[in-house]
Order: sequence, then structure tokens, then C-alpha cells
Amino acid sequence: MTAATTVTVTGAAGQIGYALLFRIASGAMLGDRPVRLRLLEIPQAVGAAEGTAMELADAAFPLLESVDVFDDPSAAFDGTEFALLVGARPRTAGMERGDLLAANAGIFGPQGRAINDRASDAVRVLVVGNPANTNALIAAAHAPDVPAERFTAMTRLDHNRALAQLGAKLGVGVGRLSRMTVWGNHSSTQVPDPAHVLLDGEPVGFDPAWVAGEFAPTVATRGAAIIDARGASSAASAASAAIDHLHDWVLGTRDGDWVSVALPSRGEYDVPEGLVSSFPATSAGGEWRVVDGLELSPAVRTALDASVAELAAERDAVRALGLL
Ligand code: NAX
Repeated sequence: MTAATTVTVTGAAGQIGYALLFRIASGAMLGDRPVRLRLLEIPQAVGAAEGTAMELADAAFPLLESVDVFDDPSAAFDGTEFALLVGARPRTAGMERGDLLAANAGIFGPQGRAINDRASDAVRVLVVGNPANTNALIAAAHAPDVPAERFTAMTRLDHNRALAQLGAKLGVGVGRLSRMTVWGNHSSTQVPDPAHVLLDGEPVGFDPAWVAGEFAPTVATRGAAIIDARGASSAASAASAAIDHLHDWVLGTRDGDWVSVALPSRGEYDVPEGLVSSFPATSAGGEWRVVDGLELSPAVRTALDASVAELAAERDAVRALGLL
């Protein structure tokens, strides 16, 4: 029998947590290996997280060995191999950007420290809670003993949304498409770039006017469209993207394909070193590798520079507050 893998999920009582936990427990994320779940919540939401834990037990997943609920990060990250940081402080009416960054630094700094001190040496981290890229940067900065590249942020939902739009445009299932890229920040400045997309392994080529005028704005504003339609923000699709991200990190990306992942830059594509930016990446042996040598159109280059400027401004704001 394979030893159980410990997975910690923060924000476990939230709506993404509710969609995510059942899929982790079913084996969709890590394949056929037993899992121990550790759920982290703020004290006011521990009761709700306990309710979710009861439902997880009632689902009788053969791979689910245990579920424990915590309100203390040190305990929640003890021995964890996979940390999914979903809980974050949302922006509320009248909140300035600096306040939002500071509130989240107050969450992701201590969680990074707890991961540093208590998690498994093999820990891998996915930040979902917004502002995800900068929250990942903050967590990594507080975990000096953990290699920075183990801290990633989620742009896979944007990637999947882009594939859905392309599939609809071409009238094909997304499984026939590969090599989509989303560059930059997980924000309205993100850069969905279908220039290298293949259909059944063959180049497609999309009209640049359609990409700029319709496709990219639709992908970048999809979250708002979901809120308008559903009356609540994306939850099951966000959870599904988190599953995809970790699944591919652990089990590898498809041959000949790549996916979008926000990773600490090593200077690739002139993104300043250290910023957590979305890149096209493949995974093998549990390591992400940025796809190199892609040609960027002038429009993509300009848009990526703007998104990277936003990331740098977020980093500088957190630094100015003394939180980095
Ligand atoms: P919810 O408000 O439903 O749930 C968030 C949960 O986090 C709450 O239960 C809250 O008690 C908990 N929480 C807050 N602070 C915490 C802390 N310090 N430790 C542990 N738990 C804490 O939000 P939900 O819809 O689940 O979204 C969660 C986060 O994902 C938000 O920040 C949201 O903006 C972000 N998203 C990121 C996406 C991405 O693509 N990167 C897409 C979906 C989503 O919008």
C-alpha cells in the first residue's frame, strides 16, 4: 500500500474549497494514492469546515485516509506535501489596493513561514487566493528554506477559459487543442496568446483583430461574466483548474503540449527575476520548465510588458509597506 500523501487546503469552508476537496479526495489530483487532508480556516469558519469534513467522510472515498480541521497555520502545514492556498482577504467596498495587499501579506507571510518551518521538504505550493501572483511572491519570501520555484500561482483557470473560447470558435472539443499560453498577471492585464495553438497537432493561426478585439477581452473578463450570470464568482471551474495545475505538476504535462503556470521568473522573456508571472510551461519529474524560444508578436510583447509592470508595482507596494 502506498504511503498517504498529506495535502493542506486553506479557505476550506469557502466555495472553491467546497468544490476542490471532493475532487482531491476522489483521486483526480494525485491519481491513485491515499490522501490525508488538512483543512485550514479562520476561527469563525472552523465550524463550517467541520461540516465539509463530515461530508467528506460521508462520501466514503476509498483514497481518503483522514480529514483534520485547523485554525493554526503551523499545525495545518505540518508535514504537508501539497499546499493549496485558497483562502484570502477579498477586496471590500472602499478598500485601497495598498490595504488589500497589506491584508493579504498578513495572511500569506505567516503561511509562508509556517510552510517553511513545518511542511515536508518536498512541499509544492499553489496559490489561488487573490492577488494570487503577489501572494505567492510574499509566501515564498517568508520561506527561505524552500526553493522559490516550489511556490506557484494559478493562471490555469485563465488558460482553460481561453481553450474553451478557442474550442467554441473552431467548433471542436478542447481536447484537440494544445499549446495555449497566458502570460503575466492573473488580473485584467493578463495576456491570453493563442499564437502557438495547435489543432490536432497542426498550427491554426487566428485573426489578430479577433484575438485583440474579442478573444482576449472575453477571457480576461470571464470572471465578471460568471458573477453576472451566477450571482457568485467562479468556484467549480476554479477548483478544476487547481486540480489540473497540481495534476500536471506531479504527473506531467501531455506530450507535445504545455500549460500556463505562474512561476517565479528566472528572467525568461525579459520578465524581471523573482516576479511571479504566468508562462507557458511543461512539467516532468515534478518540475516545471518554462518553454523557451517562443516568438512574441509586438502586440503580445507590449501587453506582457504592461502586465509585468503591474506585477512590479504590486511587489514594490508590498515592499514599501515593509512586508517583503
Ligand atoms: P470564499 O469567500 O467563498 O472563501 C474564502 C475562504 O477563505 C473563507 O471560508 C474564509 O474564511 C477563508 N479564509 C480567509 N482568510 C483565511 C486565512 N487567513 N486562513 C485560512 N482561510 C482563510 O472565496 P472563494 O470563492 O472560495 O475564492 C477564494 C479565493 O480564490 C479568492 O481570493 C478569489 O479571489 C480567488 N480566486 C482565484 C482565481 C484564480 O484563477 N487564481 C479564480 C477564482 C477565484 O476568484
